[in-house]
Amino acid sequence: MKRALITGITGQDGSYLAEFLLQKEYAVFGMVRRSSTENLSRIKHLLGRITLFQGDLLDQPSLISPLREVQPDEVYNLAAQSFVPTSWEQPIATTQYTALGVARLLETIRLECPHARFYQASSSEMFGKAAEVPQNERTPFYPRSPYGVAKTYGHWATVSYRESHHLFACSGILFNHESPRRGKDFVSRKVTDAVARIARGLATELRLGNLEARRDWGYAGDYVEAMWLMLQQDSPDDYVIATGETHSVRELVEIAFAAAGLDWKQYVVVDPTLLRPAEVELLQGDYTKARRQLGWKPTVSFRDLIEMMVKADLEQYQRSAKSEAA
Ligand code: NAP
Ligand code: F7E
Repeated sequence: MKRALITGITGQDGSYLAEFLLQKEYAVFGMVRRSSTENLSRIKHLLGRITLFQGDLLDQPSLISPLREVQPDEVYNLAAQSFVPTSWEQPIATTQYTALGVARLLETIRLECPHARFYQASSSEMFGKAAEVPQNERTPFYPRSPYGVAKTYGHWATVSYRESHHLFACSGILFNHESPRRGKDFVSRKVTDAVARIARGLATELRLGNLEARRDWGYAGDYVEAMWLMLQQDSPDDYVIATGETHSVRELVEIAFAAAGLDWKQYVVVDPTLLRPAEVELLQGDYTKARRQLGWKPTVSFRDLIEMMVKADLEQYQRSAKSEAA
């Protein structure tokens, strides 16, 4: 039985990856940081089938004993401060979690379990003010936020440990990926949650920032398979994971409201306070290398993804209304 350790298991991707690895009959270990209230909603259906331990990427000693004891075959580093606007409000904390956290983990792996295969959750935000369209593994990085800068550090730390210490370390450059489990701050879920609340009479407007920004949005369930595939290859490498399509926030909004039979123009208010100090205007990934070498491709279209999220949010508010009425 292979053993996998996931940091950030309580997050969107961590929950899908844990499910995926359990299906592959892995023993799954997850690192969670202490909080005063339980924060396991995305993985509560897996409790009993996974082993959790407390650890924090800010605290290197807390990484040592789990890695020493578990001796994982694979480590997936998904933990990060992942919300881009917060990275301007808390640039130092973001650097500590999202950049130096990678160095702490890599160094602990080098010392405690150097044979473990390592996956780093890198991001299309590293392309930032993109030098070319679409972006591939050779496109230069030009990050536009403290988050993007921190992820760029994590990417190069991963490459450096691969080249200097011969760790089997891979960097997955993943473009935006969403699901009904996405946090409600991110634009896709912010929109689908608001659509459901408006449809159920619980809200009357949705305030958004830049409607013209374009992203390459895919389904998180597809993307965790790519993470695993990277660690099954004969040699470590870096891969862009994307759909190859780009859509604007405006298109996302139109599809989401229409999925509930609503006209978005009656509800959406553009709020200048939600504009970013430096925007990433256009992302579109070229996943040719992943398709050729990993045999990976996305399976959920942009429209189906947004409609899936609206449906899930509508159902959730319906369930809450029923349980309140009972
Ligand atoms: P997410 O839902 O925000 O989850 C982040 C996870 O990191 C949570 O489990 C969080 O724990 C944990 N975490 C944060 N700081 C930590 C610390 N100091 N020590 C231990 N754990 C910590 O993010 P996601 O969407 O699943 O993304 C997973 C990873 O992929 C992140 O690194 C993200 O930056 C990267 N990424 C995401 C996308 C995307 O579109 N989703 C694209 C490219 C890259 P708590 O539950 O305690 O907060
Ligand atoms: O914004 C625009 C915003 O916050 C997408 C993270 O997972 O993907 C994610 O980062 C776009 C931006 O994601 C609102 O200006 C308009 O252009 O959903 P988002 P992100 O910043 O692209 C990358 C790949 C990651 O690695 C990150 O961890 O939508 N936008 N109005 C808005 N965005 C938000 N959040 N809220 C708005 O009201």
